[in-house]
Amino acid sequence: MKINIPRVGVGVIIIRNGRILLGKRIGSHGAGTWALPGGHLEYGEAVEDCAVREVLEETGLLIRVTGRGPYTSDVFSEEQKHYVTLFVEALCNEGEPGILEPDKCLSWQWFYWSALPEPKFPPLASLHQTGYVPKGAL
Ligand code: 8DG
Ligand code: MG
Repeated sequence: MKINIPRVGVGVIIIRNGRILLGKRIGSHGAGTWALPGGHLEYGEAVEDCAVREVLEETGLLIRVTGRGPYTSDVFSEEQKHYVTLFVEALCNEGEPGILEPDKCLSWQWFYWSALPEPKFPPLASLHQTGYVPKGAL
């Protein structure tokens, strides 16, 4: 049996006017679920740099990182993937998110933390279940 080593993901909580940005995933594990922008931490990369890079690649938005959130550990047993997701908090007051990776994301939308959509990508669901509320989120 093939064993997959756990990988490090970075999930970026971008706050604007009290809401956070989520994208609907397509084409990969968690297809059809709503996820924070983010991605794999690359070799030698700082977590905050990964957050800035992934958001820019996926949306074209330039964020300002404001802090670190919790982490979650999620096993996708069907796909035999295991991610530890490090959450980063950020602000971005300008520009509309673009769909720069149309094979990975169907649409971007802003949501209140108190009214997140379903289904959630497992790392986001785990984070939400901890009771954590990002700074500035409504
Ligand atoms: P690959 O699947 O082709 O190897 O990677 P990629 O094409 O570079 O994917 P990516 O968009 O850079 O990274 C997405 C991966 O990051 C995803 O497979 C799981 C991981 N990830 C987490 N948590 C989160 C999260 O909250 N949001 C996003 N977008 N990705 C996350 O572990
Ligand atoms: Mg990537």
